[in-house]
Formats: sequence, structure tokens, C-alpha cells
Amino acid sequence: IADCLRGRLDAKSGRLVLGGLRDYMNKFQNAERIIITACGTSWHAGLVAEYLFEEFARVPVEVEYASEFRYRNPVISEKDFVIAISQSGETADTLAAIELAKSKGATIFGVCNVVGSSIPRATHAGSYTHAGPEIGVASTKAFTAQISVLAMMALKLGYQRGTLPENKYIQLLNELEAIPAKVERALLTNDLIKEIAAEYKDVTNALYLGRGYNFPVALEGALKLKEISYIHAEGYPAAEMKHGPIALIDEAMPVFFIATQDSSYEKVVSNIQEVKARKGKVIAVVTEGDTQVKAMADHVIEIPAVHEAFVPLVAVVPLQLLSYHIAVMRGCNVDQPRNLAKSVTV
Ligand code: F1P
Repeated sequence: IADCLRGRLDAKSGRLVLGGLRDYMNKFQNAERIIITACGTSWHAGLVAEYLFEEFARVPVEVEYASEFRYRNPVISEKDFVIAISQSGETADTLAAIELAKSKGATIFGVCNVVGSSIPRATHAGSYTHAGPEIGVASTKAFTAQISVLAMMALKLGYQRGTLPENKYIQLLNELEAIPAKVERALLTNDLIKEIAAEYKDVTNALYLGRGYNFPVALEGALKLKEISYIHAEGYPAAEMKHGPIALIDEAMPVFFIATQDSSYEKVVSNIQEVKARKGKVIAVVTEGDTQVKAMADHVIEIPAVHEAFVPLVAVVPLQLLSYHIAVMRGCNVDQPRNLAKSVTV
């Protein structure tokens, strides 16, 4: 994240340099809709971006799995600004979605990690995430770097469109600048997470629940567990629990909540009560100093207080660590999970 922000962000002067946008700022600012397309973890980063763009820039956003988008007949025009997100820059579905949108006259912007890969070459413009090489197949730091770029884009757009007042804009840039230090602190939970992993390494199912900005974090937490530990896991918006997944809860079901102190905190607390009433095990990522969730949960993992809009950048870290430790304890190869390719080029 620090590498991604470096040179692009100067909160004190309000300077936000997004070189890739320079020639396309007009298109971006005047777009009637933003379409975000990606696969896997990158799609989850796109979901976070939907919340960011709609909150700060008040532009309608659609987030599409590239693997669906490319095969249906979507309504798309030159008034759309399409953002394609990919770590590898080689994902075949995302490339095909780009070609489709391009053929309809939309402007395509890439958010990719691998410099010179196929997606940056197929797009009109873009920003690199500068996350460094992803050694493992499953994306981790690419996710946080993608969200960092997308957050900067959302703040810039909001400011330019006048939906984000200058003082709030500067305040949010300052918050963003403080994120790398908060991630460092979140990494200090490693030993505790290892203990939690030892307790849950043999489960066969897990649920991940979060609301608002933490809903995509729940999806990503579940995906990481599936990808590297081969444990069946589902991510859901916490409020959807009562529409189905609640039937799964018993004493054998660990439920991972992202329950940080934000606008949906009280509602998440009542979701936790519902799980505890059914004897489910609750492991919650909470804000430092939390007492309410701590009193109910089987385990809590504390992370520093973060502005609600940027909480995915920090809250995902303990969930990535948890999947890592569980995978290692189960004897799985965390860098080369079975059946998974780093670049899905077919
Ligand atoms: C998309 C993706 C990754 C996943 C795995 C397979 O890749 O689904 O999110 O972890 O590596 O591919 P990309 O388009 O972001 O490179």
C-alpha cells in the first residue's frame, strides 16, 4: 500500500497525482456510469470501489464478473467509463470484457499490477498498482493495492465533480496516508491468529459475514480460505444471513465477522447475537478497544481504528493471515494451491 501511495498522494497540499488519468479525466468526470469488471479477488476489490465511487463521487457503478459480462449482451455505450482490474494483467475473461466494451465505444481504464502485461496494452489508459511481484497464486497484497488506487480515483473524482468538499477530501487523503502504519499494527496480531488457526484448522465449513464496506472483505476472507486451505467457506452480507445461511449454524460452524466500529456496527452486533443464540463459534475482527463484541465472541482480533471507507485495507489482513496459517497447518502449499493458475489465460 505504501508503494502504491508513494508519489501519488500528498495530503497536506491536497495533491493527488494519477498520471494515467491525465488525458482521460474529462471522460472520467463526465461518465454517466462506471462499469467495473474483473475476476476473483480483483472483483472483490471492484466491489469495494463501487461503495467508494458511489459514496464520494455519486456516480452509478456496476460491478461485473468479466467471465459473465463477456458472454452476455450488456447495454454499454461511449458514455460509460469501464475500469478493468487485474493483478496479472493476463486474465482472458477480463481481456475479452475489455474488447467487448471497447467495441461499444466505452473508455477503458486498467488497474493492473504487472507492468507491460496484456491488459494495460489493451486499455486506453490506466494506473499500475505497484504492489511488487505476487509470489503466491492467490492474490493478497494486490487486493489492498488495487483498493488503494481505486480509493484515490474515487476521491479525485468526488473532488472534481464537487460531490466531495475540499476539507473532507484533504481529511480523507490524510486518512489514506495513515493506512500503511495501521496495516503494520494489524500484522502484529499474527501470533494470536496462529492460535486461532490451530483451533479451527480442521473445520469443513466456515461463514464470513460483514456489512457495508466489510461485505467485500467477507467475500475475500472466504475466497482466501477456499483457495489455499481447501475449506468450504461462504462470504455473505451479514444482513443476508437470515435469508438462508442461518440454517447452517450450529456448534460446529465457525462464523468470521468483520465487526469494526462503523455505521453498521450495532446491526452487526445483533447478527453476532443471532449466531451465538444458535451456538455458532464467533471469531470477530474488531476495532481496538471494542468491548461489546468482545463480551460475546469466542475470539476477537483487534485492528486500529480506520475511516469506514478504508477499513477493507486493514480488516482483510488478519483474514489473509488466518487462511495462511490454517493452510500451513493442514500441509497445503500456500504458494501453489492445487488446480489454480496465477494467470487464467483460457
Ligand atoms: C484473478 C484471479 C485471482 C486469484 C487467482 C486466479 O486474477 O481470480 O484473483 O487469486 O490468482 O485469478 P487477476 O486478473 O487479478 O490476475
